[in-house]
Amino acid sequence: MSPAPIPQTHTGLDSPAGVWWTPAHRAEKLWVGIAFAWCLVLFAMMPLWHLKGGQNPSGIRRRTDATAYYKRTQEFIKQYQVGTDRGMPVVEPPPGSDVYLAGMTFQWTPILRLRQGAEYTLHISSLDVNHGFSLFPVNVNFQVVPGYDYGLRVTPTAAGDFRIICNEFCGIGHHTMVGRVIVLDSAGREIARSEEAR
Ligand SMILES: [Cu+2]
Repeated sequence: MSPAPIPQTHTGLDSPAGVWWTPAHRAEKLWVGIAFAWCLVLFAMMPLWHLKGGQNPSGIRRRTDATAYYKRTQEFIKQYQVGTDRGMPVVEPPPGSDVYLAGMTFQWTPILRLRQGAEYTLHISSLDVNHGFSLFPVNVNFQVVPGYDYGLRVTPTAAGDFRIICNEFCGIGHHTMVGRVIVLDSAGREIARSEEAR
């Protein structure tokens, strides 16, 4: 009587002998090919968007710090303040001027009153952590990183009462971080909210 054969064990360190895999199906190769081609398209779009997409910040960008930027914003408020809304200063700078907006946990200060069709250099910076400047209901989105003063050249194209929403999670009060931009029409008239809805 011969002894029972010892079953072959696999350690996982040695590859099994022969062709042990199922060759890729035609459809699988096709999908891998499509996915790879799409990766190349997206890869090519990165530099294309940078050069042609118009998504780079317009205007200037320079280093700053929270103290200096806060001081500059306060000077700006003192210079052009026209009122307050629930304790928040309302500021109406002349067309063509440099406008300062500061983001901090959990507010945007001050409230801006701008004129439709006038050009401004809108400076935005954060006094603490990353914030996102999102102008509602317009499709404007801008990442606000502390330590940088972004001077965006902007021309409001529509009159109305807009909200600035923070779209970068910044802490427990993130959802309450709402600012306000009032755009007066080209005659300097404030559009009432009921009129705007029409
Ligand atoms: Cu936030």
